[in-house]
Amino acid sequence: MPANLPPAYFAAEKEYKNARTIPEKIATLEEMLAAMPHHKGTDKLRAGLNRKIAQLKLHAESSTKTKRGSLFSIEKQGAAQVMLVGMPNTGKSSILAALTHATPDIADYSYTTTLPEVGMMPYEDIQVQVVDLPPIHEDIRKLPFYNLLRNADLLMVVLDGSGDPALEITLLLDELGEGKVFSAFFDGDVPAGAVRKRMMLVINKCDGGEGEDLVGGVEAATGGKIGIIAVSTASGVGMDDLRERIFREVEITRVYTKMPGKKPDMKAPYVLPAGSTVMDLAREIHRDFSENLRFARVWGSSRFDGQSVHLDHVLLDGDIVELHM
Ligand SMILES: Nc1nc2c(ncn2[C@@H]2O[C@H](COP(=O)(O)OP(=O)(O)OP(=O)(O)O)[C@@H](O)[C@H]2O)c(=O)[nH]1
Ligand SMILES: [Mg+2]
Repeated sequence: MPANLPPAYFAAEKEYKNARTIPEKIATLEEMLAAMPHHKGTDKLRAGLNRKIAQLKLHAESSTKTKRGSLFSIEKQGAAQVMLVGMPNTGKSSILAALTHATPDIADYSYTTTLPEVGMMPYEDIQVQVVDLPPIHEDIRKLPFYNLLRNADLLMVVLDGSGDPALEITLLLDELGEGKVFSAFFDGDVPAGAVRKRMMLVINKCDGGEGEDLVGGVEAATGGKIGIIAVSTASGVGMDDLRERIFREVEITRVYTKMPGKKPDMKAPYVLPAGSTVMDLAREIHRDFSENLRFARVWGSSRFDGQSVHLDHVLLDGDIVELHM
């Protein structure tokens, strides 16, 4: 039996997708419940929402003790999860502080950060989760948070531009390899259980004009495939570029939806992996949509505005889509 859900339900669901805090998530889920008509077709959905609310409430209780997240898993929030990785004292926490509203401990000695710390980086109309980690060192693989690296969408490797970043990245990639974490571009064989991760390299402490030379050296050491950027959290050099690069490296597509005859909702995009199709969008919105979808009209990636496209049409960042059942 179809659920026949009203627009208010989908509006609340969209708010839920964009909710960043647990109380916000709970509130929007409760709105979804309230908007849902009472009949047999909605029973399963209602049960699912109630379960989600219960889980969030439990989680809220257990996580009030530490705002830094668990050592074993950090719930993904926003459009993507980016993890700061690097040797001690390279400026990982300084980067977290510069990109987000988080206030991590920063100090001029090594091993300042002892627990993962999370912040949200605003980028245009979305938010990207940035996670600061304790530094990489010989015993790192024994520590519980090492597993966090495996779940991240992007590893942002921070190198010290006041030292020898080309040597540092060589040592660091070896160390990560020992822990079965490899770059997505690594072209050798990897051991069983290893992961290939998207990575970008950030050479920090490029306070003056030394960045270009250092980028060349790191590029030579890594084969030129991994993206590299020179920044300074102290002088602000490269920090705007860094935000944009992060957005590009996490490879997502923002899509805005509209109802026929109405203006699009440009406030809250759906965030999809790059390469997603009209059908993927429909599935993201709701299963009912994807089952009954006939075609879509697209403004942006189509040849002309409002063109009808097939369900396998690949969407591009910034597209506006009107779904037709
Ligand atoms: N000159 C210069 N110093 C910087 C820059 N960014 C950070 N620092 C300094 O580098 C030191 C280490 O910074 P943190 O952000 O604590 O480094 P970290 O990588 O988080 O260190 P751990 O948590 O110990 O791994 C501090 O003294 C910062 O002030 C920069 O762009 N230029
Ligand atoms: Mg730190």
